[in-house]
Amino acid sequence: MPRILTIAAAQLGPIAKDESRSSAVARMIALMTHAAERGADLVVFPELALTTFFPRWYMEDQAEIDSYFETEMPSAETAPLFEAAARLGVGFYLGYAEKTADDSGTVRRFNTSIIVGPDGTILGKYRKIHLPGHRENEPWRAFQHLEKRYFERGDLGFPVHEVFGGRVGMCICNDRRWPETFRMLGLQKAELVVLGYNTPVHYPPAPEHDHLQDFHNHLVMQAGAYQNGTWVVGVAKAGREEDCDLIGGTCIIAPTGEIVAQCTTLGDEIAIAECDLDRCREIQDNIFNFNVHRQPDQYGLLTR
Ligand code: CDV
Repeated sequence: MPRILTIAAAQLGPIAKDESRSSAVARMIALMTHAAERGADLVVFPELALTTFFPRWYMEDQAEIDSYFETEMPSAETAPLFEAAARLGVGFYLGYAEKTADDSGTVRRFNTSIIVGPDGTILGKYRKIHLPGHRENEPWRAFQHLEKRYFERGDLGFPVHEVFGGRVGMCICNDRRWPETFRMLGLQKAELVVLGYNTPVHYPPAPEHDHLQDFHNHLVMQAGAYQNGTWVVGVAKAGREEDCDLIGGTCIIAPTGEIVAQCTTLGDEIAIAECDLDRCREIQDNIFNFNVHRQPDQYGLLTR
């Protein structure tokens, strides 16, 4: 029996600065319902999917910064998404800004994703490790990218979860550009990597690459899929969000590196595919059979 997981990549169009979480959740429930009607088992949403991409603004007022963070998951505003998942019998991946506090009162903030089962329970969590951008206000930029200011580096490593009948890893946006991310998951025999992203068309430090954003997006995800023999599902928050153009290109990639489904708009849209997890063997048992062909003793520079 092939292990076929029907996956919907649920792209979101822009979320306005004054759009409520309840509105974003309602849009996600509409996508989830549509995906369930088309047979989806798992729905993948973008990075920081509950609000506008707030790291584009320099803020000093901690209360204003914290207004973009979640202190509980699910919360009153996000519970309807979990209830819809349970009602429809589909799981989902969700990116959000997470604020934690321990018993000593130490507060931490992460760019986080969770994977939720078809009964609405949280099955796994990942906290973004490759945080792009800068810490201080850089007024020369058309917009800021202050992830290094608002988040600390994730502290959960790159876990692979045995869920949905397969081995599933997560990452978030900039992580997808790093071969180390996919290799960490590939070394744990991941069969599916799910990720969300917010990628501006304009990259202030190297604007000469603006026309390459869509190409680089697919290049890194297709390479990550093929070189590790894993399915990859990459989901954008897309379109013009508060004067910042975000790429789309949401897609589902087979372990061969081929794109098998792709969104064609910059708005709310799903791309859906039947993903046979056993197809990972085509690559993992052959050209990238790590046990047979990998030469880790020659890769010391990677961790020195
Ligand atoms: N949200 C991101 O991580 N965005 C980065 C941009 C800043 C380059 C990305 O890698 O897409």
